[in-house]
Amino acid sequence: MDFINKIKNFLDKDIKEDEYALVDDPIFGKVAKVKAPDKWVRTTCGYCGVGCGMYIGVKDGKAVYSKGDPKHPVNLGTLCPKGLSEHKMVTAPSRAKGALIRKDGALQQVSWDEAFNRVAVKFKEISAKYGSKAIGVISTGQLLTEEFYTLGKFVQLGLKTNNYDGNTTLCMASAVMGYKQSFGSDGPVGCYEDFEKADVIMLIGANIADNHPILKLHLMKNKKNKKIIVVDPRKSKTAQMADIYLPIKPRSDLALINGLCYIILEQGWEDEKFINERTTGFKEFKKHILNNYKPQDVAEITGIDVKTLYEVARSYATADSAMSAWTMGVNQSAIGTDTVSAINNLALITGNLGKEGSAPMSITGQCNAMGTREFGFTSSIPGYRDYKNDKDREEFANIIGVDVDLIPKERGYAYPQIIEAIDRGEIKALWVVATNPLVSFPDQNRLRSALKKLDILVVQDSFLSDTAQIADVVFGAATWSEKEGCYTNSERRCNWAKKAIEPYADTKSDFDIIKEFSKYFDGVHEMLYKNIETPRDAFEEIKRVSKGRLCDYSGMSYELMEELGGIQWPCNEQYPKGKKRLYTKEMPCPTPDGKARLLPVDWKPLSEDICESFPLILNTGRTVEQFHTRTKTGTIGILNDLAPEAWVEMNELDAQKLQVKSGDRISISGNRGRVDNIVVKVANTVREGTIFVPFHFNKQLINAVTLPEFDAKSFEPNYKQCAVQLHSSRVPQGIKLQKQEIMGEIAYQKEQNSIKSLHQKEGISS
Ligand SMILES: Nc1nc2c(c(=O)[nH]1)N[C@H]1C(S)=C(S)[C@@H](COP(=O)(O)OP(=O)(O)OC[C@H]3O[C@@H](n4cnc5c(=O)[nH]c(N)nc54)[C@H](O)[C@@H]3O)O[C@H]1N2
Ligand SMILES: Nc1nc2c(c(=O)[nH]1)N[C@H]1C(S)=C(S)[C@@H](COP(=O)(O)OP(=O)(O)OC[C@H]3O[C@@H](n4cnc5c(=O)[nH]c(N)nc54)[C@H](O)[C@@H]3O)O[C@H]1N2
Ligand code: SF4
Ligand SMILES: [Mo]
Repeated sequence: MDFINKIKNFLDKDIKEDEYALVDDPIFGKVAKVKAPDKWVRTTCGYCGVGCGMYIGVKDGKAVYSKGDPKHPVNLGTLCPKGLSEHKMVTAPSRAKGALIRKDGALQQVSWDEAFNRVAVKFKEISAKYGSKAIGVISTGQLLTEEFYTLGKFVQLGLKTNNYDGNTTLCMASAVMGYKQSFGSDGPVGCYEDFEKADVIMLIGANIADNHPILKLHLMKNKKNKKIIVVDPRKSKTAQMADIYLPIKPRSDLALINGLCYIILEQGWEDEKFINERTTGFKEFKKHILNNYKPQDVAEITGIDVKTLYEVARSYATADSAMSAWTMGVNQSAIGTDTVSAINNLALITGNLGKEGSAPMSITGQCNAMGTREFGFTSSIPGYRDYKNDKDREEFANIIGVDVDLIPKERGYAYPQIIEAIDRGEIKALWVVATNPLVSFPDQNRLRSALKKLDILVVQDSFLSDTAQIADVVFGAATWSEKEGCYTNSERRCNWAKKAIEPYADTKSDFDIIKEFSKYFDGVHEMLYKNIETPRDAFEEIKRVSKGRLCDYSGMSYELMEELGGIQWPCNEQYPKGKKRLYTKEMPCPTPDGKARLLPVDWKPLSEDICESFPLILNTGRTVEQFHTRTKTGTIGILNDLAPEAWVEMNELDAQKLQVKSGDRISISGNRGRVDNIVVKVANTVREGTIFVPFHFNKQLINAVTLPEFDAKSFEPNYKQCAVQLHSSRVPQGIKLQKQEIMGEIAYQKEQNSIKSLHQKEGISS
């Protein structure tokens, strides 16, 4: 036992004793070995959008081990630290144990019948008094596709409210709208093989080293023939992998891309044949670019010098295959949608679409952000159908056998609009499914005051999340490994996630929760789920709903997914094993003329720039060890110990001004809120005048400070830039504004030199 304890302390606090056995080893004597699982269940990781294949080891009905699936094409046997410890989150002490109702101020476990009944009565009451749209629902990118579909039907057709959206609006919405603007439909166009095959790859606002670690395997294949360009104001771990690193000024990507297009057009490096055959709008586009994005102006806006702009433009345009991949540095911006279209423009004028190593590729965030885009029934009708198109509405209604008048004619409120409607008193009930707004939504003070106005808050979560803890009713849900269905990853690959163990305590799968809850509403269950007993039945209906659409699943089955290691849609008679890339030569874009659109789009300056009171720009994001609001990773020793609290990354020059060093604690204030007691990391990964703070932590809640500004087309928050001040005990009043703008590349170089001379003066070797 002592030995086990030693091992526990040495390796990881969370090791369960019953997972280990002491065995005799000829060299080391007694050693602790993991007990062999009774069975290995093949499944898919439930964390991020990479979609790694893995096995769960099951012993005595418990998940005891996670390991990579060597045959899975996405990860070939490897997993990142989150995947490797995934089985541990299933038994975290913070799991919700079943249905809970707030009684005398505290959440108490009750029967499911009592919880369902309580919520149904309240929803009906609110619906009768204020109309069904007074019920708002916010879901996620982390359910199984079958669950999204089942939930969407219930909310839109059963509860009859279109005020339904997901946390995907905090995440992928700009990519969705940008793809729609450019290509006529949502859907990431490329695949992971493109990371391998590209001669030039530009990663824009995507820190894959922390957040999509397994993608590095694809990127590093064939590395010696490849040029990696990283665009990020912060010198992230990914930036360290770059051949060319562009430390651009915050949110100037759109100007950068337009500037590259200028140089390409000026130099005649564009692909004329491709432009003529596959695109529309070239004339206006060219005029717009040549009139407005001269290299010198772009250098000013972005801070990247003209020479480097030419070098990057030439590399990109003259490569046989060039690819751009982006994530939140692009999407989470008030000009996110148009920045995505600018990236698409660059791909189109250089002919980088629909061929190997060539794609404007949105990397997705959550394990099934794609599933909800395809069939979630939030911003579109399942199967990428449009609310505004009567033919789409009719077609969907016919397939599922409901009256077409039931299908909404427009999208309801997006996530931030739902919060505003609650604040106005228009939405009275909120049902939150698998998301934790009390940590993840911007401008927390406003959110929290709005939520207090609700008549009822229902939270459906697998853990007692921050939001669950303030709920009136909690539907405690089963999670990954305890239920079956599929996830679609960033490359449109649908993977089967299998059930390995029984749901924890008295929890139920989201699929079962929704179906059983629907029985408390007259006729709804019979109307929506008459042939849907199991996730497999829902999958069959999804196949019918998708047939003939871009996201065509009609040729798929769970078994084929397992055999092939996932299937990339479209999968049908024409593409029986799926299709790697969209919009290849033989595949027109889903626009009326089959062509992609070149769109004139414009950069806009920050709406909340630095000022006397708030002289720094705050950038927020992630770290490899933690996932989002930490309900899953916060109790896993090996992950949490490495990143137990938030930090503020600041430049040496700012640290000097505040008279602080790494390890000191300071406060951050902004127009909307303040965070105290946050630890300093002095690192020249960020420039003077900018700081970075991870958003995972509820104690040092950085979203108390972030900006409630949203992209007008996608409603995605501008999480990555807002103005702040720092306060230390030595300099409580904070930093004085000295510069009129955040520094560009030229200034950055000067700054680096000044740091060097500072070091020399103080005798520090650098
Ligand atoms: N470990 C871990 N992995 C995750 C997640 C997690 O929470 N933890 N979450 C998953 C999810 S849902 C998502 S959406 C993805 C997100 O994955 P990423 O998008 O990689 O994550 P972030 O850290 O939010 O932001 C990425 C980068 O954008 C940069 N950035 C900030 N401002 C700008 C700008 O103006 N321009 C440019 N070009 N870049 C800028 C930041 O400095 C940061 O390095 O990760 C997924 N994977
Ligand atoms: N400042 C700042 N804020 C950000 C971001 C940023 O970069 N900066 N990024 C934004 C982005 S991209 C995202 S995606 C969001 C993420 O923000 P959230 O969606 O709030 O983050 P999660 O912690 O993943 O929340 C998911 C919830 O679902 C629960 N859950 C897990 N599995 C299941 C299940 O199977 N069923 C049910 N019912 N519940 C389950 C988890 O316990 C957790 O409470 O944060 C956004 N917020
Ligand atoms: S890269 Fe993403 S999908 Fe793969 S193991 Fe890590 S968290 Fe899971
Ligand atoms: Mo995300």
